[in-house]
Amino acid sequence: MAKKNQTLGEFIIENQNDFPYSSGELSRLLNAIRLAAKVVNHEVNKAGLVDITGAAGDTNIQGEDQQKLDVYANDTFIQTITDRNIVCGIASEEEDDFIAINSQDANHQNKYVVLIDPLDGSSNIDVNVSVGTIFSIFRRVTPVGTPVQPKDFLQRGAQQVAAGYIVYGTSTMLVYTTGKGVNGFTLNPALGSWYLSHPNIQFPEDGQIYSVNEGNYLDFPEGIKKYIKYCQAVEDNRPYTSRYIGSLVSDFHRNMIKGGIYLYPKSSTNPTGKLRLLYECNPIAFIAEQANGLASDGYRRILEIEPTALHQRVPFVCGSKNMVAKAEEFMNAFQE
Ligand code: P6P
Repeated sequence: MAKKNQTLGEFIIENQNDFPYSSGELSRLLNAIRLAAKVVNHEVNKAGLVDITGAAGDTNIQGEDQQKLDVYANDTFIQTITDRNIVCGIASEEEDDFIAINSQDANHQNKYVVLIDPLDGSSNIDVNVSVGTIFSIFRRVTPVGTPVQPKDFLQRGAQQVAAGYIVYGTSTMLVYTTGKGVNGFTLNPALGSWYLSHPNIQFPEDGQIYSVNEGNYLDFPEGIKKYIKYCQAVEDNRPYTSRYIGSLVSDFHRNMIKGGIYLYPKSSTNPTGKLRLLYECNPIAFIAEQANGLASDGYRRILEIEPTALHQRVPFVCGSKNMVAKAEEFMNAFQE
């Protein structure tokens, strides 16, 4: 049972036995993630003071300008996890392909892979708006001791062992699930410790907030347009409030605490949606469902989608269960 103000380290140890045959590898992986998060948090919080904001002069596989903090966060998480010989493979939004770790070492017995979006919402970095890191952990499906393969990463989200995010906001929080509910830990930067501040987070079944980039309205599917007009209608407990800061982790975190829905639909600019299935939608969907929320592409449960490519994108509708159900009602009524 979670105790208020318990540290993340105590919490991980206390819950380690949730995993049958746990060799402590998952605990060591979560410990590596929380260490890397502290290092990245330090840089994010002083970005304006040193020459680390701004573009790194390169672009990633997404064709997006890589911000210096993107590169720093990517390198920090990959190095911290690799140095501890905890996983057999890592995939990242910032890496064209997955990274096989110790694949030549026949004694390599590590059984987990991790997928990360090292710094989501990076377009907000230079304007001092909160950003986040998202991670997803699977057990490998190919034989332990052999080189990791694409199928180890291309698993349905329902197979995730753990998932979480760090939101570098007014305070820095690490929120994660291992399939036994969702717990949030707030960093005390003076002590460098994470304290359980939000035990057993639950999405309110209804909410008053909808989060979508309405600049794309004319380009949305008819069902989404109808749902947005529903949110704006003056009847019952509406109009809802529109809140969208262009950082998935921050919009999602606020909606999970207060109740709300986040939508990133397909459009002509993003014909399969913008968000990436493996390291954005799957981990956020796992957390949402563990917190009594829902996550779909408008029609299918995100966690049931069979991935076909490392960086594939999907439309994303996620949040309070009654709000997602209503959005899906409109999507199904106005299928295109
Ligand atoms: P747009 C950030 O790039 C991101 O992946 C999410 O964090 C965010 O919600 C979305 O894209 C913002 O996209 O097209 O509205 O600027």
